[in-house]
Amino acid sequence: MVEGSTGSPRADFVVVANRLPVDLERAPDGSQRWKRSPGGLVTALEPMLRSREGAWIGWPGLADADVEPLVEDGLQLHPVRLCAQEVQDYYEGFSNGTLWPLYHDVVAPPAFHRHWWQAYVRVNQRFAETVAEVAAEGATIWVQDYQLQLLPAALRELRPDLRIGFFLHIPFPPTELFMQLPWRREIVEGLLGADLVGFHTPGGVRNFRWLATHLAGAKAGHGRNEILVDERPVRIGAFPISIDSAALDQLSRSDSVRKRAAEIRADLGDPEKIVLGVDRLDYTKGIDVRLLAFQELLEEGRISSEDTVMVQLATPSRERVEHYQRMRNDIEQSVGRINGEFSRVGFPAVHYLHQSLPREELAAFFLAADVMLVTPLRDGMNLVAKEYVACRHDLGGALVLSEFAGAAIELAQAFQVNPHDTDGVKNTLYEALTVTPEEGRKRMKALRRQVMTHDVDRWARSFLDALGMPEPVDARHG
Ligand code: GDG
Repeated sequence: MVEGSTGSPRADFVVVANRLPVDLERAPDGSQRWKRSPGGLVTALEPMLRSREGAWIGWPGLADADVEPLVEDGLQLHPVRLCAQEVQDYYEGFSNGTLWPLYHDVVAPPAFHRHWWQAYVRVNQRFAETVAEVAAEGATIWVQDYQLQLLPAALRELRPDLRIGFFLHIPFPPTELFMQLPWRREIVEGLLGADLVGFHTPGGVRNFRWLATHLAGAKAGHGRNEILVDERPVRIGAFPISIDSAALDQLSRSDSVRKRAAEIRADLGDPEKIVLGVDRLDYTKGIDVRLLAFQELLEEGRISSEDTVMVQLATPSRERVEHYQRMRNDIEQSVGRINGEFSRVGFPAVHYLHQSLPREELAAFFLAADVMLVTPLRDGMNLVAKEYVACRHDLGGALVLSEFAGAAIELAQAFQVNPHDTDGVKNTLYEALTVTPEEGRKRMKALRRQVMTHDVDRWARSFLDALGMPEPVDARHG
């Protein structure tokens, strides 16, 4: 193994994401400590990273933090430094104020600012330089998500020996919308630096193929999943992400989670039906859509707050971005209005928590909920929908799912809705609340067949197989 200039060994497998799998936290006294932030991606990639002595490169989550690379449980972590201005311009600005709304069908207007773009270029270049230092000769690099779309080409420039994969976790937008971006050609060329570009859905693949052809002069390659960029083959494909289904299924079967689910129902006043929403507080998630549907059902007297309660868990997110502050106000006003009209003392119609809950608590809510409402206006995949299904080993519960979530392709037996059609959402919510137990079980069984057999490990393997990542030496020799 070769020593890199950072002093740690060079890695054969490198994951690059905007964030590290650990967060750096600063205490009021100025001291800093690492806190694990276990997401689905970390869980999926950890075994592979460990078996290959891999590295993870990302921002530690604090501005102006000077931290050395560290090794955590055999995993090399390489922090990339961002100054406060870069956090504003590259992260909150170009990533979350331009790309996020643009890629989610402009459900909020994207802002185009040249200084945001310049910071995005600069930070992507810095990430590329860090990867170039850390990666061993011929290493496999897996770049994650919309914050790093220029990285593949920048990295190929520095290290043509590397095998580079890119995966986009959010939707890749219709071509007409993408064309609004003043830097559209640069982004497409950035992505085309990869050997494999992956999306959640075939629609994303189609949009990207068209843009690669029209903006970057890519030519048809062998088969539908390959294009040629200056004779160099670039593979493109759909790889729908998933969750650690078995672990969640196990967790939801545990005595503690089952007991907690019963407690939640009792705490809510033993209603006949519990309707649940779980989201990052984001304007793409359609939280307003479902509140309106619930409100109208109450107004029409088709349900009553004595027998049906709604719980909305909203994880705080991007609180410094202006659009998120406005949306939070709107949602909290709607909750207040519904409760003002329909609650009784001690029994709110809508229970709203703007908090992040532990995973076990989340599983208990999933297990307690009779109807799960997942109504995004646009969503790359939506893991919450799959998590709900994985928790329903009892075959209870009904999933109401937006057609505009990537998950709708695989979860065909959900109660699907068009989130722009308020009557449709309202009537489908009512249908889900009144479904017969037999029909409900039949649907949940079919959903579970899909989710339990297509987990996140299968997703990661299929992507890395398509990228042609070699097996670790130990595995090759049995
Ligand atoms: C992006 C794309 C794509 C939520 N509240 C709590 C909590 N969560 C967890 C959920 C789920 C995750 O956060 C959210 O994942 P989603 O997929 O629903 O949405 P995004 O955050 O927007 O993710 C999306 C995904 O990337 C993967 O490619 O599916 O389309 O937008 O796992 O359970 N977890 C805990 N407490 C909470 O309060 N512990």
